[in-house]
Amino acid sequence: MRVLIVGIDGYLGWPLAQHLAERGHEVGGLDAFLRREWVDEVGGTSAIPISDFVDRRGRFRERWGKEMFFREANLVDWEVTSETIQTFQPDALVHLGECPSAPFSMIDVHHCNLVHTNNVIGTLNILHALRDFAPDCHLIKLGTMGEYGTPKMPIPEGFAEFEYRGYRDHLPFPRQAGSWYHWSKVHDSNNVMFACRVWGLRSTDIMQGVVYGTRIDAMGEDPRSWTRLDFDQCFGTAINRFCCQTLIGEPMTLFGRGYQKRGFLPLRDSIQCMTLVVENPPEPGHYRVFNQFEEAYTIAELAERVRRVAIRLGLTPKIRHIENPRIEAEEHFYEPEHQGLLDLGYQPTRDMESEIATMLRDLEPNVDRVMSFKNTLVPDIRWRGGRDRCSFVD
Ligand code: USQ
Repeated sequence: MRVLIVGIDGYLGWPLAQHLAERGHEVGGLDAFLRREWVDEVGGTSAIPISDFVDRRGRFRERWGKEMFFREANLVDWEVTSETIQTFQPDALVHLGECPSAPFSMIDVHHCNLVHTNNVIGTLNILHALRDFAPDCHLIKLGTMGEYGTPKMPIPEGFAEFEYRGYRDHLPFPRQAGSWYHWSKVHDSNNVMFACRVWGLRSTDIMQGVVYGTRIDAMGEDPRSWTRLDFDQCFGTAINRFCCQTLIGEPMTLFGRGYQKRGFLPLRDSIQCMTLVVENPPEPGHYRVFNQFEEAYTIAELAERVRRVAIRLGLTPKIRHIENPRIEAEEHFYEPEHQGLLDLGYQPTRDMESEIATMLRDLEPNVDRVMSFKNTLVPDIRWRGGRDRCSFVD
C-alpha cells in the first residue's frame, strides 16, 4: 500500500516508517520538524541522540533501496498539504502530525492557541484534501485515551447505546478531556466523524494510551534508525521520564497521590497496532474507533516496576511524591474497553519489565546527556495557570 505518514520525523512516525517499509509498503512522509523546535523551546532534548532528517532519509535509501517521498511542510498550510496528498495519492494516511503535549498546551493562551491551531486546522486541511484529491484513502487519526477523561463507568470504544426517556440510540460516548491538548483531540474526533458522514471518507480514530520504550525490531543498530526519547516536563511521558530519572539517580516523580490510572503500551505495540489498522481499512464512509493500549496501570504501580528492574540492573532507584501541577483525579475508577484491536490480531507484548530493562540499557550510554538537562525534570507548568516549581511532599 502507499502510506503517507504525517509527522514522520516524530517519536512514533520514524519507527512506523521503518516498520511499514520492512513489510513492503511504499512509505512517504510530511513533516515541519516542529517537535524538534518545541522540545528546544521548553529546554529539553532527546535522551537518545537522533539524526537530522537528511541522514534518516539516507538510512532509508540504504536499507530499502529507494528514495522516500517527502515534503517539508506545515499542515496548517493548505496549499502544500493538499499538493502533497494530490501528488502522493496515498491508500492510507497516518496522521501523527500533532502537538502531543498536555503541559505545553497549558502554559498560556499562546501555547493553547498554537496547539489548537496546529492540531485542529491541520486535521481540517487533511480532511478537505482527502475529499478533493484522495477520497478513497483511509485516514488513520491518532486521538488519545485522554479524550474520555475518567468517568465512573466503563469506557467503550467510541460509541455506546444510550437510553433517555424511553428512546434508545447508538451515540458517541461523552468526552471529558483533561487539558487543552486533550480537548484539541476531541475537536478532531468530531471533525473526522462529521467528514466521514457527509463526504463518505473512511477513518479509524485511535484512542491511544501513553506510549513508552526506545525500540522496535525494524530499527536495528544504526543510530540513524533510532527514535527520540524525551524526558522534560512537557514532552516526556510517565515511564520514559521515570527511566531517565532513575538513570541519573533522581527520584521518580509521582504527581500527587500517584493512583491516577492510565492505559499504557510499549512503542513496539503502538507500531504493531497502527500497522494492523493500516492493513485492515474500514469500508468507505465508515468512522471507527479503537482504544489502543495494552493494560491500565496506576502511576505508582509503574514506578514500582521501574524500581524493580533498576535494582536488578544495579541502579539505586528512588520514588517520591511531588505536588501535582495538574488538576486531575488522583484515585478513580478506570475500566476502558479495548477489544477492537485484539479482534484484528493485536498480540500485546505484555512483558513490561523486559521492555523497561531494554530502555534502561539503551539510555545508559547517554547518562551525561540526561544529567545535563536534569532541571527540566521537575514540573512548573500549573493547570490553574502560571508557572511555579513543584515541591516534593515526602
Ligand atoms: N505523571 C506523574 N509523574 C510524571 C509524569 C506524569 O505522576 O512525572 C502522571 C500525570 O499526572 C498523569 C499520568 O502520569 O496522570 C500520565 O501523564 P503523562 O505525562 O505520561 O501523559 P499525558 O499527559 O496524559 O499525555 C501522554 C502523551 C499524549 C497522549 C496521552 C495518552 O503525551 O500525547 O495523548 O499520553 S492518555 O494519557 O491516555 O491521554
